[in-house]
Amino acid sequence: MSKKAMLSRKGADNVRILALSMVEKAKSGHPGGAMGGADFAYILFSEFLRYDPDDAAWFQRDRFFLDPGHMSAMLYSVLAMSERLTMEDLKNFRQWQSRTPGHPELDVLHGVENSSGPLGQGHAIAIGAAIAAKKMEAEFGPVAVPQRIFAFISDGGVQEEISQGAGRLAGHLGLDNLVMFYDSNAVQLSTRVSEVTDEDVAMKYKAWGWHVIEIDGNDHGEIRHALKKAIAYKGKPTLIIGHTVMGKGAVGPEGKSYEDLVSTHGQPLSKAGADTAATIRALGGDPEDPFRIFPEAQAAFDERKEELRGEIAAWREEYGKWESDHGEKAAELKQWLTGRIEGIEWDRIEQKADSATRNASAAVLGELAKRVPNMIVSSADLSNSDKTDGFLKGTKPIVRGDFSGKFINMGVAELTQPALIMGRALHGVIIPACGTFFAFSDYMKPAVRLAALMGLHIVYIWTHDAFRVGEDGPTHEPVEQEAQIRLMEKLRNHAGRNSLLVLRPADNHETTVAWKMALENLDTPTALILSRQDVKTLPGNSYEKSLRAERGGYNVSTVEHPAALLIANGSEVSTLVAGAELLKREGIEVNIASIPSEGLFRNQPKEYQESVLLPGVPRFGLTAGLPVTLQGLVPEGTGTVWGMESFGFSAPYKVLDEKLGFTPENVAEQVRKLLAERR
Ligand SMILES: Cc1ncc(C[n+]2csc(CCOP(=O)(O)OP(=O)(O)O)c2C)c(N)n1
Ligand SMILES: [Mg+2]
Repeated sequence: MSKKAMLSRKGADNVRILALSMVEKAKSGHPGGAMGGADFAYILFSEFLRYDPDDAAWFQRDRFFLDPGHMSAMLYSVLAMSERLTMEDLKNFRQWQSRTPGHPELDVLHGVENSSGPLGQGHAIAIGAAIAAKKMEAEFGPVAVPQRIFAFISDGGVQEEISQGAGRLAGHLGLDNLVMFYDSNAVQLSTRVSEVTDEDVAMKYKAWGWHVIEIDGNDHGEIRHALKKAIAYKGKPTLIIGHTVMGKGAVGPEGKSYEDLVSTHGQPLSKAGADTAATIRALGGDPEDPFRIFPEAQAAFDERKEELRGEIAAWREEYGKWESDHGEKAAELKQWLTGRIEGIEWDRIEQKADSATRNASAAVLGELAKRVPNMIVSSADLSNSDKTDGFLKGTKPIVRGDFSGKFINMGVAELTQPALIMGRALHGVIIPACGTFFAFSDYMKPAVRLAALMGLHIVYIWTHDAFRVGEDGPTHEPVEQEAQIRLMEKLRNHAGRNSLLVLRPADNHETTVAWKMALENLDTPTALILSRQDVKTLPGNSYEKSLRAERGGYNVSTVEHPAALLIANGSEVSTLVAGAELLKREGIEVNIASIPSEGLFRNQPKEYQESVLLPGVPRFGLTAGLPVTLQGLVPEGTGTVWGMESFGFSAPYKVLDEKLGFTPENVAEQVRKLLAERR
């Protein structure tokens, strides 16, 4: 073995010792995969990954996305070696408020680029970031040192269906700035891989247009060689399939091998029957004092840091020159990095009266396409229906070799799409939005949840928001989806905010305001739920009046002595308005409230909420979702809610409105009933 190979072997063994010791100390975790993947992680971090040792958030850093979050101990170990984490952090693995939670949670300042754990999403995240990096390069050219995106994936993620959508797209777009290392250890959580699949992963990725390299993933020479080839390869993303050994180095009593066993996937080695002390000793460590960085590893990382400092100083100089020569471009890049947008004259966006809110959204998107150079919108093969084509008309699709466009035709990929846009958001320069039908938000939920957990600035455009999809029938008609997704408004993120902002605007003007809110909300994802069918503009409404939606809910119309309060969001508000007209003819006067986001409304001061909700006045809620959608606003005893009790039906939507009671007449009827009961 060469000296270089011996030194890095020591370093990787050090990672194995740290990883297994963290799990042992925490009495829980996943040592086997981490020990097998240690060689790649060590070589990548100590020799290849480009980061600024003095500025963890340096925007041009290479990115490393871990997909199998259960291998967190491996990541934390190399992060400790690069001094992003401390030995204390490693000792606190999986403990309350430690920097080393069981599965990594986004923490850029300590080297964690993504929250991971739900297998497969990391594939799409990495690909999203690779697209963002390409976009930045396309826009700002050679000032950007070529940024590389690395991903670490495992058997579980390769099996998870999302890897197909992600892999297909990465190949199609020729993302040659992406290198994925597949830790192929033939073992997964409850079985050997051979018990569940016979697929030829290399052939699969080749079929998607990837460059595939197959190596011994524990061999440092092969890892280095593969990484060099992968980084230099042009025109295709690279998959390095590294055949590794689960629990590499683990030994049991009497020196028996504990390698290549399912039992070391998810429990401390000692629980699996291995001899932890003997394993640490065999790996060159001290079982009494395992939380140490070997001098060899320390030296390798120190040397790498010096090298990086040199490279980055040179880059900074180059960048400084570029900045002074390209004032405007440099200012633009700075702007991109803020995530904020400038120069939108929201009040001047032209909205056609009585239009479907998806069309109102298209009007806004048309303006955004003109004004926001770093916004990328995508659609899962529905751009002409979800009206993201309003954006596309002002730009062009991103295609292989040309990333100057701002639209991605995803193909049909409702889970891949929202996971992919997390990568665009995490990368930090792109404002991402994506569209599809609201009914298919069901396919997206796992990625919405992860984005909400990470607090990413993302916009979901969900159209065809209710049974008024009509003739396409119940498969395409959302009913329970709104109640489901609004649960995320009730769930707080770790910064204490509602984890998702959900807006279902009532008309064209409210839609403009909803978009403004979405783009100003940098702290959480925002969902826009939009109608397929035309919606009457609220009486006398305007952009300015709709700004009241920024409080989550507001009075659309008030009277001096309201007999009742009518509450809805989305297109049902206009049905309430028409119902109120009928009631007025009978001398019954009511207030009407539009509450596009109950979650946001509930964050307002109590007096404000009461100025809308009018305690003591009977309430009537109308929702095209399940009644529970509005029952937070119309609790038992305060009034009634008219909503859907079943799946939708196939018929023209106006027929459905009649059959299902979503008419002004029924509103009037139900309010009369409510008032009669109260008398
Ligand atoms: C979406 C999802 N499903 C299930 C799990 C639970 N789980 C964690 S690891 C794993 C499989 C592990 O296999 P592999 O990815 O090969 O990791 P290794 O066992 O080699 O460490 C499973 C099913 C998960 N984390 N995410
Ligand atoms: Mg495995």
